[in-house]
Amino acid sequence: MEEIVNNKYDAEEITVLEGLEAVRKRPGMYIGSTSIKGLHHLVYEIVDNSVDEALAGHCDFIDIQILPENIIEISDNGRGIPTNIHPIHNKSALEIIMTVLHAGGKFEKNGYKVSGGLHGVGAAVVNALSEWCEVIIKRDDKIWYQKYKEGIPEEDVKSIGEYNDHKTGTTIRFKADHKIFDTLEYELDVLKSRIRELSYLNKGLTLSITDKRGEEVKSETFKKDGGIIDLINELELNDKKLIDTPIYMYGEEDDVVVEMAIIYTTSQRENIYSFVNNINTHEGGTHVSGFKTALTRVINDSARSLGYIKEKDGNFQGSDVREGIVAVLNTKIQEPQFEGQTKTKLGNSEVTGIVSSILSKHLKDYLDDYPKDTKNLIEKIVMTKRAREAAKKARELVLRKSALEIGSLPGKLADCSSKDPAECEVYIVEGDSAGGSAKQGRDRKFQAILPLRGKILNVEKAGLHKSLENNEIKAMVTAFGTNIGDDFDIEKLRYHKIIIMTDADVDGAHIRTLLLTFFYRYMKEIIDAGNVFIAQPPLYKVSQGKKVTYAYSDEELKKITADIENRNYNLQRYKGLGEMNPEQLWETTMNPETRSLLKVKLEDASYADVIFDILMGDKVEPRRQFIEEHAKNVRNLDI
Ligand code: 0RA
Repeated sequence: MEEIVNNKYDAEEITVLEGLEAVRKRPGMYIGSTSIKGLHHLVYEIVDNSVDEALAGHCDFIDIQILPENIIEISDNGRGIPTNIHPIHNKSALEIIMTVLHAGGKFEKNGYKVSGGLHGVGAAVVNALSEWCEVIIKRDDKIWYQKYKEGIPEEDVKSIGEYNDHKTGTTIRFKADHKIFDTLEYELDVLKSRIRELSYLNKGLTLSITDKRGEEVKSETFKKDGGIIDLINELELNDKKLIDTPIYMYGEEDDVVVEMAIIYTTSQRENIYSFVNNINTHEGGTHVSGFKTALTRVINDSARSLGYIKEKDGNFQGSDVREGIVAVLNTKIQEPQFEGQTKTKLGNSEVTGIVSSILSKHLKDYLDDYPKDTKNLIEKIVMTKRAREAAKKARELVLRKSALEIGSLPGKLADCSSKDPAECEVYIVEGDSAGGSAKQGRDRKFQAILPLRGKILNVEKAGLHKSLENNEIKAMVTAFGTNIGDDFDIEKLRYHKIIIMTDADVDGAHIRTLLLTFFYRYMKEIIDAGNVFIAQPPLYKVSQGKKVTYAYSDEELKKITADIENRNYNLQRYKGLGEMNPEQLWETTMNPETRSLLKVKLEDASYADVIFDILMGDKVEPRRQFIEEHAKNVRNLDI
């Protein structure tokens, strides 16, 4: 029988159901993935809505609770989602917001929503992906309520009580659907760091997070009256500051709101953290371009007028002016366009000029008003420029020399016979003995082996010049063929897979981190391009007579041994790669048919930055802790 849709209400109902179904069918399209990352995303989507309410000036408190059984409850003291019946749709505004995709913000005429959220999809998506969800609203001195199962309302919005303190607000409680997500176990630390970040980016807003899952209730509240100034002041900088208090700049132009805070340190690195509508724009974009151009121009102008740059001298380069900078650039704009591989690059062209003009004006004033800081800063930049010029000369010498000394490729490298980079792989192997097994076990047509002796240099501490004197680093640079730093050229990469193969112990984890630090600092493009991998050697060998099985994790070992009748097996725990013979190493770790590789991603560059700071900086205690925590879990080391 054919169903005839002759009623607007029914037609709409069907659209809603189709929408919810689309979300449940392809959750990845809406929240990125169904891993723990996607799970956390649900929380961020709802919190973003409350933050939007705060940005609109109606809310100053957001409470996030992780309740037993991984139920999430998010409350705010905003105006409360409207519950009135929408005249056209014949449904309450609440129900529309909770069940229709992209409904958020449609109810306000003058752009209430500064659209945030990685995908900007909001409450309806969270609702669709929840086993159940309920909303409690305080508004008009009534308490309103609606509950949903898998996104579908159980009944119409109803009032479940009255009160008379005139307070308003929204509470959304949900349980993510275990049929959709790989795990429902939220990680407090991950949620907490996002909540802390939001507090810096939204000055004065109080955000509190509580975990009630365990015996002991854990709770933390964040409120940063200084906003991004507090963020800069609370960063644990390893290096000395060149100016005491951050330079702060604020401005608005054509509905674009910009705030910036800058400090300078003696570090050789530049760290510019940029955000658009509370989203970390890891890949930068037009706002960062505007920032950089104006910074270089204003400092050059000032240096010239103060006589630090003579008429015949060339200008400071952008990199001179930014060495040692730590900056936070926080922008809020009406219709952001995100581009780039991870959609974290701002594309709106109008923003470049706006950021640039706000920075120019304020920085000029600052430099005029604080001559002592200005002198410190420009003198430092003069030194940087000299050092850069000297380093370039030295580098050319070192590279020319090393090419002469060792022919073109390092002696330790066992190269492959193919010359097609797309099919070539190089294994960076810890230690000579594992290197020996790998050389014998490999397929020499396309697999090259580069053994490293002991720990490689910590480039974070050494700087580029020193690093280039280190034999292990030199060997990698020449083997890869790309050169390094400013002269890096990914087109020259000789192997499209660079595979780090270290022991599954704490030392192995440390060496791997040192290598990743080196790549991150001086060859970031090979990480961005997905050329860096981590080999996955097995942790255990289980033998039953002639039958051999390998386990790559403790869970896997449990599964394998549980299946063995009368528990009659022999177990070997591999302490290092050296314990495997060449055939075993090939079979378990190097054979493309059977191995598994972890691709190193830098989706979260600032997170990696923090990790590298912890690991590579001078603070020994957090470093040891981190390595121990992650060494247990090497298969998941996802920087
Ligand atoms: C639409 C319109 C209005 C507020 C909201 C949505 C709103 C949504 C969320 C989500 C979480 N907390 C929220 N608080 C408010 C404006 C209603 C008015 O004009 O009073």
